[in-house]
Amino acid sequence: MYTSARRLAFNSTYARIRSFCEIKTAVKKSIKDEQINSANKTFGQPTFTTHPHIITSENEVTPLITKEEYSNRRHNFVEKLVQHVKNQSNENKRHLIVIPAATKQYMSDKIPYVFRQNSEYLYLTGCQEPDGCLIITINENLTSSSSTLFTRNKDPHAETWDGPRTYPEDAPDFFGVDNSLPISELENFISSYRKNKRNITLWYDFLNPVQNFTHKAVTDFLHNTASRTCDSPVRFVHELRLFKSPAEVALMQRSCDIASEAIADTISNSKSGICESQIFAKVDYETRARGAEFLAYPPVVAGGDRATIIHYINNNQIVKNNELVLMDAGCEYHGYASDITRTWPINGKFTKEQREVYEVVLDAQKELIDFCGTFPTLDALFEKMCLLLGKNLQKSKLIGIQPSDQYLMKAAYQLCPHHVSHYLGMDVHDTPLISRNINIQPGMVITVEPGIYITHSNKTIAKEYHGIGIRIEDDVLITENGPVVLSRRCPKHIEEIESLKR
Ligand SMILES: [Mn+2]
Repeated sequence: MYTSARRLAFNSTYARIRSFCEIKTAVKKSIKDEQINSANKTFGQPTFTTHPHIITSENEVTPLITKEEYSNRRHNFVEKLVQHVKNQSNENKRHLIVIPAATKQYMSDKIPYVFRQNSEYLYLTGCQEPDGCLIITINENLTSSSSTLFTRNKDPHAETWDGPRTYPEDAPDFFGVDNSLPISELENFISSYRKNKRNITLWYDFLNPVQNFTHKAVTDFLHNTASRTCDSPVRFVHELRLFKSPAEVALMQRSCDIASEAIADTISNSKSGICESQIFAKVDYETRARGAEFLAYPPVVAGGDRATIIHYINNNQIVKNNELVLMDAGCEYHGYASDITRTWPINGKFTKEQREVYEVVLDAQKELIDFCGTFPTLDALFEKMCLLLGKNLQKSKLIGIQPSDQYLMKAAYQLCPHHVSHYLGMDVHDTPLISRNINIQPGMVITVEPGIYITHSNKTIAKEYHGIGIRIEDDVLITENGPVVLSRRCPKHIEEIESLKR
């Protein structure tokens, strides 16, 4: 059998700084420990043995994502980085890539916030525990790489309070990485690269530190190493995350199904006089009750004219009869986000003005989804939105006849000051390092979310429309055969919405 300690011994660089005796002792001890402990290993996250209702096969590290898929992600990540390096220069350099886990954050003494893993780390490892680190090393010829996962040290006291951890001796087998070490060895590991005085590129997102321990080790290394450069590896991860695998599509479909059903229930449950906070509580409950971990972001629950405040999240006002509610809510399901917006009349019946504006937005939204079948850029989708909204507003006489498309688009942009789309995936605003100026392609998931917000200070639209804010947002998977609306279970047509409340 291939024990973790043997892997440790063969890890090229780290081994050099340890004496032969130390390694031999470590190997012997590890084999003995493994024989004793194999029956009662502990893990810091759900496994097939401990949580068969969540992890349904032995190969899955996280729900639906197998050890092989994680290993392929690391492989593809290294390929991308190596390709980039080859394009840049012929210089022989070694590469050290450092991807930290997020750390636990506290709101006050010993009171933690809900933990959310660093998406890059989660994507490349599947490890859900805080305060670890992934290091991938690539040799000078760019021909081989090795992954080492640093996990938290054993700490019986802390584990009594916070639950079990995954130990370094179990991590290679469980996560499929080449080696694993306790996080306390991270500094030694990184600084060992200083000692052999060769050129090295450190890949680390220095400007966005997510964990102090790793950041300090990297900072020390950079201060004390002459022949090195530092660059962020995050864009290579984003390039991979942009395209969803079949398992990821299945997870996103479920995330969208859960949010869609929860929002439909929330709509039918709401009534005049309700507080926005109750609507928030209902959608939160309904997503969790269906298996989501939590809402993917603080939802916008905006009654009446508060809907014209794009990022309204106070959610503390009473919704009066005849008012609309705009709710932008989505959930996170095993690490994948949904992001849906619906707008509905609290009493179940659109007024004439509300209906007119709603139809302007809905018609545009449906056309925009169809337009996704031509694989436009997200920026082109935005221009299309301005044009469609402008035309619809003109047709319904909400705005006057405009002299040209240019004017139409400008008039629409004043009523919808936000972009129409972003990428969606593990993060709500997914892969932000990817430009919105590239053509969308099969495997990507994007949002389509036009809106119209008519504030009281609007000078071009008649007074009876003031205070109306409407957005309709769906999540769309791009495929060869056209766009697939993942949030299709969430009603959006006027009759559907009105009938929900009958
Ligand atoms: Mn969105």
